[in-house]
Amino acid sequence: MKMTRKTLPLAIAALISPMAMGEDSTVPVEEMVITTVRMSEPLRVVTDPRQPRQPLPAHDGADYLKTIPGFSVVRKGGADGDPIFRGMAGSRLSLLVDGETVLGGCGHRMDPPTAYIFPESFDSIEVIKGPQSVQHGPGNAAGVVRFERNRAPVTESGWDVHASALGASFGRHDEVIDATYKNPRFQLRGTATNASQNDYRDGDGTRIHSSYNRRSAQVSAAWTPDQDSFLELSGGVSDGEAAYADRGMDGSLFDREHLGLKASFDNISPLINKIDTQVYYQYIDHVMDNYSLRSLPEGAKQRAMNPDRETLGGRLATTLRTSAELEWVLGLDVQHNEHSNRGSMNQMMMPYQQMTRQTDAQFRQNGLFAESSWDFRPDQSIKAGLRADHWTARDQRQQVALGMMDSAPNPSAGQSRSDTLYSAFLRHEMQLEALPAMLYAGLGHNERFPDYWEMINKESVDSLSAFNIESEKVTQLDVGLVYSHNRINGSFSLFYNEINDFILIDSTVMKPTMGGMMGMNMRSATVARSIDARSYGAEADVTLALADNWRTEMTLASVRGRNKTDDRALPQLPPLEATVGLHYDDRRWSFGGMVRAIAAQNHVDPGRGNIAGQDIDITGSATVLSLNAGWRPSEALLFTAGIDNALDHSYAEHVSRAGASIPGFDQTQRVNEPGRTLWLKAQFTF
Ligand SMILES: [Cu+2]
Repeated sequence: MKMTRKTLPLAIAALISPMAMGEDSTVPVEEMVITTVRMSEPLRVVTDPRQPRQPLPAHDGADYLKTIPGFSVVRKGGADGDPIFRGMAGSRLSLLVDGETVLGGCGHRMDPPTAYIFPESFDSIEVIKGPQSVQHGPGNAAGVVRFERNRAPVTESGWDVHASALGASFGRHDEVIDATYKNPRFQLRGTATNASQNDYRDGDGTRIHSSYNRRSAQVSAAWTPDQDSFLELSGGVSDGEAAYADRGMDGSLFDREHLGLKASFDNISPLINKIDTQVYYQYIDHVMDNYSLRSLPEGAKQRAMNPDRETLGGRLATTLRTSAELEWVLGLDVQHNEHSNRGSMNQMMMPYQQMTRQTDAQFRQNGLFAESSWDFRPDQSIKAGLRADHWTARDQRQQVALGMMDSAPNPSAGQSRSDTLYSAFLRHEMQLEALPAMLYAGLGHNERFPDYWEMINKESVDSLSAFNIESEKVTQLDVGLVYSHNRINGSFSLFYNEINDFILIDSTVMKPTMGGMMGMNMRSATVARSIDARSYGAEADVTLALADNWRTEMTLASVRGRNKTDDRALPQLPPLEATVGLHYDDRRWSFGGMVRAIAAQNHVDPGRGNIAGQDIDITGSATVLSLNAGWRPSEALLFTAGIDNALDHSYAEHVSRAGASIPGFDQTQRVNEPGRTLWLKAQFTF
């Protein structure tokens, strides 16, 4: 590729042009330890969850996303953090597991969807940034994350086995086995994982109430009656327990059972390229209590809560090719879920197991979507989509809980509400002629139905129920570029949005207690409240191949936002952060180091935030150094090791939850991150 002078519109081009002289083939960099995931095409980030990554993630899905610029995780303990993308948490970030919607059961958000995801049992994690897709379910305002398993056609019979074992500081050990027997007709796959960790210590040596253990097992059987048909039945169970440093209870049961059936048919006619269908069922049973994983304060009673959720869903999509340049995906998806509660304030006297479950809410969503991709010129394409969702929710609570002890009649008891919501996007992608770069610009609109945690689990400003809170509408501009050439790979993405009826969770509201006179007995209430907001930010990644197996990697992520209604900072936005890494990799040996620098966050709004957490205070800056090494003695074997937070720095992420007072533990302001963590991982693939 020749460089011409007339097209250097981007500052970055001037910087990189001396290196862009060689052949156009991109050298694939297969890191042994992933510290950064690059954006490889416009708004799309894909990563292999089996590759070791640093910092060492917890067993669950949230921590795996941390290596993608723009993601942060709300820490509550050792695991089960809530993922945030560009400062947007909860149902603003859609999470799909093999195409299935996973919704946790815990009204207090102990179990975000990622708590039930065991990433090493998947083949890929894909992130689509922004409201720039409509075919992966509703509500992906900030983006969508898809944990997927491969379904490549099988040509030879045989076994695929992946096994790994990990040992780390704080008594951490993980074991994974994933085995597939396949032939061109049948595939049988079984996966089992086990992960556990004791309480970790932060950089100051303070013990954090954070131990956990988790187990999962999954089997799937696939049948390929002919080259173009595929049928798969899959099912799985998982279970576990986890200590929480940010609250008065721990999770003593995280039970998930799921069953799914998928069918796909390819090359049906010259017009119909493909039909994909799936149906699924899942059941989540969760228990939190104050006695299983911690000692009870003197005189306190054993309390337990046992929510559950049942979800049924399905999807049908067909891919049409109306010409060589124009492809359509048309389809529908449906989902129905029902949540119930039961609990005991005195487990010794009245065990929750003997109480009847009370359904408190039902949700139903039916969606229709159409997405198209038109390569109208060899170097340019237009992608567009439109979807409509019909939502129905029913409030079945008779009573609303006011704190631990008090309750009052639910003002919206028995009510139903319905909404039809629309989402759309339009994006232009252009391959530049003079540079090996792709530019994109997209405009997206997404309307999000309020979720269980916003409607059912919160009050509103003037009522004990937020059941009738408005749907949230975001309109966002996404622009950026992806650059890929011999020695340099990189991407830059920018976004700006306006959000109408942003659902703010505000815990600074004072209300009179029931029966108390106004102003006499006040209680603090957590309400869901609609505001207008805006946010904007950027992510960047650059990998520069240096001479002789050396490379350097840099990333940057920043987001800012404003609560326009109250003229305050939009809360729960992570501060500016950057990473710089230097790595050696000769495909047999690798070693590297990475510095992560987190700026101070002074734009805060204490007491306000989202369903995952609220701002506490301003947060100081932090710098964390991590080191790693790898050895690949053969194709099948890989050993990796690392020291995370090598300088044993004591710090907390800005979006962390506040530390709670727990008997036997020192209370910290936030839930601090782990101190120096050594880990060693062995994996075997054949
Ligand atoms: Cu819970």
